[in-house]
Amino acid sequence: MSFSNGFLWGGAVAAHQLEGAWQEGGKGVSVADVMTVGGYGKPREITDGVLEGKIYPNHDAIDFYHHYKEDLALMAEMGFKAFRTSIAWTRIFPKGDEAEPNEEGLKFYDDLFDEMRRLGIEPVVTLCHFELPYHLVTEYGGFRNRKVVDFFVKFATTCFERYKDKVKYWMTFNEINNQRNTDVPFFAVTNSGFTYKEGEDRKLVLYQVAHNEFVASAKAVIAGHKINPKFQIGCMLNIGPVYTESCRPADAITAMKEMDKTWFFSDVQCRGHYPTYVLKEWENKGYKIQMEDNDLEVLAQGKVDYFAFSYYQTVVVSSVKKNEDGDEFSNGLDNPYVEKSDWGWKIDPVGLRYALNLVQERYELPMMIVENGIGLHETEADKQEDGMIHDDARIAYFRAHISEMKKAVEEDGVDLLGYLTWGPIDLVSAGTGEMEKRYGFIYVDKNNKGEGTLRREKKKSFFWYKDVIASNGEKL
Ligand code: P53
Repeated sequence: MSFSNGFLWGGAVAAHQLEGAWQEGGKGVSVADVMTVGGYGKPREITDGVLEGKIYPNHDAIDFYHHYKEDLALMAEMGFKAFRTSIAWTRIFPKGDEAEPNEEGLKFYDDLFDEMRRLGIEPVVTLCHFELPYHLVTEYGGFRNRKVVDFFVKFATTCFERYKDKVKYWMTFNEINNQRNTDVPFFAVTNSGFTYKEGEDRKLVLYQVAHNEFVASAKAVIAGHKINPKFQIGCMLNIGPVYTESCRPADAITAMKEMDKTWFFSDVQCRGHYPTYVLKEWENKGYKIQMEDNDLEVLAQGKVDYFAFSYYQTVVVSSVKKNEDGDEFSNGLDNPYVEKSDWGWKIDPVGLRYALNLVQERYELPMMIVENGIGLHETEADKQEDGMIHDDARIAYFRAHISEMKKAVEEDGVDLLGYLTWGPIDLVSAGTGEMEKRYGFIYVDKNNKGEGTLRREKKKSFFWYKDVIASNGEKL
């Protein structure tokens, strides 16, 4: 036996990508509500407010808000031990800066978590998953503004108090390291609700924003532990290990520096202080990060309890070649040893084992894989005689990734709490806004234009994953 009895098998989603009901229950407009549908190689537009005639896929999504009982029943049928979702900040504080929370929003998540508990499914909850209140973006400049730290802490504390007996596993900021790539403004908006201004030093701005978020996260961790000492509050990063393109010695330095852009975020959140390579960079560049008197103490006290991460792909870098990779977020050079998905994402199961080991060795904290999966094109036309979509490519993807994860546990001894697949039910893609970039074991009848009956259907992988869970990972 490799996985512990309590191993958390399950799946993960984010509120804005599936709930819909964007104006119900007193919900305010979030940053995700002003993002249009894009596609592979066609970035989502972030509009100035909600405009007539544009398609905003997150507004209605798959209407989980009204279908959650039926959807959770399907997760329970697969044997899910855990289900990760986020709390839409705008359901709790519609504009973000209110004095009092919105009771109807709080009630929705009470009902959701109660239903999960009733089904024996452990909630794993992200506080901020790409869904800042839009008001905090337009009026405050997102996490550029120190005031937003207090708004976040208030939001976090409100959730901790309310759900203290229903939720044990928390995460503060989803994929906080995505914004490391300052060339992609999309990440600045989704992570932290800010945009870069003409001519400013983006690196400096990023460090300031990150500092504000670290303080926000640490204050939340400190407050959470007071509210319930049993809480497990984690950081959440996207881990894409960086490979060298060759054995050219300089490539090793390039790869290390590239990976440090990611480690920077977890070094602060896991170790409670800034790493030397960043302090030196600030010194060399003359960067002055605005801090309040006891910020560094707060960071030291607000260290996370566990390391949550998403894993999709690895990155290839070279000291002499530039990125020509066609994927939308420039994940480095091509890798001739691995396949790619239809969206240009590298398929690299071994990279998952590598990622688990890198994190284990660096922090020696319990880990949770909170996203892993593949977006595929699937339509009604892919159905076979048995009436099901045969998503064999998804099964092959998961089989390979789970096998590598197993080696990391059995042979390398990593401390792993659980494995949550991304998008167990088809939902709106964060990167492209497409419905047709499907991740689910459950198909949802809806297309990129927003048309469809919303009918849910089990794919072949539904039954495969059910067996994986029932056998605790033995039957792949
Ligand atoms: P999609 C890249 C770009 C945007 C979001 O991504 C991303 C990533 C991966 O690092 O992050 C996560 O939907 C994210 C989810 C998202 C999932 O990856 O663009 O936490 O919200 O849906 C998959 O295919």
